[in-house]
Amino acid sequence: MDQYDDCWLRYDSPADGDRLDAYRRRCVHAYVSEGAPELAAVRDELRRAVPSLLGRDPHLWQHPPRTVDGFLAVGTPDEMAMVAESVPVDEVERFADGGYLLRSVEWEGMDCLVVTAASDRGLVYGTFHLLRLLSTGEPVDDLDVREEPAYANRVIDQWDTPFHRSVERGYGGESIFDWERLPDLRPRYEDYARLLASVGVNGIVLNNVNTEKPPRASANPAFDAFEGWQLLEPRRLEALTGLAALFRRYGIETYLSVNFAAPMLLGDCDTADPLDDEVRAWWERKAEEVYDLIPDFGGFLVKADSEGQPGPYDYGRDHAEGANAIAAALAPHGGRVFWRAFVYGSHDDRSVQAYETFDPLDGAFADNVTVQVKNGPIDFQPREPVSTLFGSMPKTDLALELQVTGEYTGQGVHAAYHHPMWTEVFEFDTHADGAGTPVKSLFGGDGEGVVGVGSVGEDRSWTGTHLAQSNLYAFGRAAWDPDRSTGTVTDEWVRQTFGTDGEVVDTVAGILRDSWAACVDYTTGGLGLMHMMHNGEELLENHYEPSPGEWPGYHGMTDDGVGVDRSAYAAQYPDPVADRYASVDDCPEELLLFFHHLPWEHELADGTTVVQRLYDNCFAGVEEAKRLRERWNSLDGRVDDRRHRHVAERFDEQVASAERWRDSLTATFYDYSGVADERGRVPAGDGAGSA
Ligand code: GCV
Repeated sequence: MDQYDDCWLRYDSPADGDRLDAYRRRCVHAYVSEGAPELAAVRDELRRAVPSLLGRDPHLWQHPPRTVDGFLAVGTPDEMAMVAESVPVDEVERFADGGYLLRSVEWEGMDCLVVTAASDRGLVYGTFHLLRLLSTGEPVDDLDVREEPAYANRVIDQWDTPFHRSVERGYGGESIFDWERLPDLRPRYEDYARLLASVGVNGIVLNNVNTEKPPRASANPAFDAFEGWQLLEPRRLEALTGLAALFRRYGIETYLSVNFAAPMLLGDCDTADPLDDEVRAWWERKAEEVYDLIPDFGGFLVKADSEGQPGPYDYGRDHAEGANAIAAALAPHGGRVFWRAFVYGSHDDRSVQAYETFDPLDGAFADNVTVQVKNGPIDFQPREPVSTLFGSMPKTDLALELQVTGEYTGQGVHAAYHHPMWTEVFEFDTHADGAGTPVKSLFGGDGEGVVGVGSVGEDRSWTGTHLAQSNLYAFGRAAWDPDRSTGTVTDEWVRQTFGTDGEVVDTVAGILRDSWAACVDYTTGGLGLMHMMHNGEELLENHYEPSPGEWPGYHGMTDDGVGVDRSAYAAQYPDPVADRYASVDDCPEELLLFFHHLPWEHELADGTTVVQRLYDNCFAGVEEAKRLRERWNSLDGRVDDRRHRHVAERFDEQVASAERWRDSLTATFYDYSGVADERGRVPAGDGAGSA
């Protein structure tokens, strides 16, 4: 790659000494099975990685080499007798799709390494696992690694807007997909597929869930781009086949976001009523057309009855009726509908909406429908409680939707690592089936999984800032295994991205580990306030700058107090979670003002008042951001200049932005409360955001 970064697939930290000898003995010669497109991807990856990691060109064999000291074998036991002789075949055949085994073996007197799996996709993952070990200097002499994905569907949702190439909430430049030039393929597509496959992603939704122009007056030309429904036109579908084949090489299935009203927009139906025969027939014909072109097509993603998108409510139907009509068309082809639970309704406080809409429909969705639920009830805020839908719909396939892109966490500028936040979500005990029912245990079925809202764009760094690449990496790793600790995932990413120098690894990993908590503090005050940011008139706009007076319904600031009484939302959880959140005393402090409207001078457990804690947290967040910057600056000369300077500039902007947030929030808290900061840091009376 030259115009853009390799991210964590740099392969530029070769081992030395005995370790290098051991790598060379087992990996320079590679016997890779033939046939499936995934195996061609494996061979290409070895050709990319081996020269720089081992200082030798790889020798690729079509049969087991006999005149060498050792070799790498990549193939299924079915296809390669040598592999079948070296591994527990029954066990490998029972692996979940994508599972793989890496094993060091002696075969006919040679030191060999076997990468095997039951599926070709698993061979791709196993190869990337091995290359990760070689990149991070791990031993390979005595490997016996068995890996299976925790979740069947590990999908990235692009919010790329076709034709105009903008990316909604994308901060890494315009869409990497040059829609108008498809079916022409760019090298960057393959590099993206490699990045995704290297962390186990097995599905990609190519286009934005907003497929239709929202009904808002706007002068913003980007609004004209929302006609993503056009991707279902025959000529557009034909143009996608090459891209789908490219992703297929890496075990990634292609999906499309579709507009609920497509039968009217594209067909000649005069309704999109999901119970109308012609509408259902239209979806059936469209599904046949899609599968004729893309036989392994994954399915459709639908955002309905939300932010101007059409949906079943337009026809007096419920969301199960809406989803099932489209699912019926996909079912004969093995396709799936991912149906988003992010709906709007009549409530002023939308936290209660998703549960009210979907919980009564548990059991009503077709087998090939997955209800896709954002991690929290509001909208990817820096910190939210976990959605009440997790655990409430045992008869429905669910997917957890996480935001990889940093819409509310400093976008393409701030260091804000999401893995710790996601771990909090995965580990949250819903008590849905008694104590010990964490979120991570609730979507392990074949139709379930984890979805990430994508973050990449044309930018050289892909994600706006180099450090944000870590969120894409962490998403894949967490969707594969939610039990892998933040420390482990971060360490892996840093070693592959910035090399194995211990000081660099510890410093960057430490920055990432502490970054989310700092961001929560300076953007929210750390007690669970929602929507403290500027929204702007334009849909594509903002969420970067503070504007704490703008969303009174979400944060509940009044002269009397702060926070929102969300007892109705708390009651949607089973006990004892409901009780804990409903009680001011028991509610965890970091979510206190999400659930409760409290007097500004309400005393917290340690005697500090609410308003003082908000001040303190805002200041602490900025101090932490400054420390993060210092830690990064200390790496000057240890990280290559280009990336060091780039991130250093981002840190300068992060600190300046954190100070703006702190000043805006604390001034607003002062304006509403009239309570001075006891440490004298908040100037009286110049609040920017009071209502
Ligand atoms: C794709 C929020 C974002 C929107 C996004 C929406 C969604 O409202 O700000 O940009 O639209 O969530 O998840 O559908």
